[in-house]
Amino acid sequence: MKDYIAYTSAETSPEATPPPALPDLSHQEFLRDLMLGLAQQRKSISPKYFYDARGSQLFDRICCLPEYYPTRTELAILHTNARAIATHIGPHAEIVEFGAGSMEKVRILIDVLHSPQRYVPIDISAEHLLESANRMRMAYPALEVEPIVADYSQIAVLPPDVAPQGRRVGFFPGSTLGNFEPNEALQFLQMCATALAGGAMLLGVDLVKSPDRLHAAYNDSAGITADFNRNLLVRANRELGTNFQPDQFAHSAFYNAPYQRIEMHLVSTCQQTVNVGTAAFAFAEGETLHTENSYKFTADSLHQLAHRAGFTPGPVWTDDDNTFSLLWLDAPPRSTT
Ligand code: AVJ
Repeated sequence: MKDYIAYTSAETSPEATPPPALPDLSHQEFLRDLMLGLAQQRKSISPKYFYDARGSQLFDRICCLPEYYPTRTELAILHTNARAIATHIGPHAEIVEFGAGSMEKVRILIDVLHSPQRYVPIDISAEHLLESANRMRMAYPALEVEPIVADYSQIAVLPPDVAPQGRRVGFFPGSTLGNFEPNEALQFLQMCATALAGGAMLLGVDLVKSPDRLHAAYNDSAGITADFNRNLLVRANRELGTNFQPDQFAHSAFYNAPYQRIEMHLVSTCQQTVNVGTAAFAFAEGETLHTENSYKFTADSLHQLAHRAGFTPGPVWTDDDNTFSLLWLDAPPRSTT
């Protein structure tokens, strides 16, 4: 079996950065997914590829935009209910965060927890993750911080937990669950229920609301969301050597009411061809590359979803306008077999 993959650098020039010593597996996966996505009748790519260093930065800026209510609302819900949540979590806990961006939200919890023991942030964006993890170590010297660079949706097994001293609690804020298709969301939560057995999960999700408010949140007047969307093409060009022309793709985001989801697309503004490796993909004028679905939930749909995944739904914390909600979900007991 081949245990390495030969690396061929693009046009070698003396100034070119040397090729990495090991083939970058994440690039290979990105290349494969992009090729598969562009070959479809309806072109699409997973939103997980938004988050390179620049994408993560742009997302952090989105979170501060006046139109983007989810972050600010979730932070307020966390602040208002921090003590009640801490009581549910209990002492000496371990917090496992799925898709830990800047780690701003988890601090609100850690600040009020009684002797939290360990924090395990899982994220695919290594640079951003390790930087933020170091800041957490400095801010909380008594806390064990053990980052895992991984696609959190693939983490079926976690390192041994801190029980019986404290509970392991999964933290999945930001309505990132909305990026999954409904069947994937169920599978992911089922996996969490197993991985968090004996513990619990704190899930933050965006709620169905007026299409106008949703539309504004994904079409900000400063154009940051458009840059975030197009950055996917910039990233592909840099990492995969594709020749997308980002300025020939228009940002499009709209609420698809029957599916209860925001859709983001990049719309080709002309007829053009894009080269990916040795393959060429034609875009007709107006043809779109579907880059993201962001599902919105209702109290009912969440309750059902959690139940089907094997959790026992507990309290739901929300804001006065029912814009966003934080759910407490008890995982099944640890199996004794
Ligand atoms: C990180 C998936 C929750 O859907 O609101 C923000 C990503 N996309 N603006 C969201 C996003 C465009 C965000 N999630």
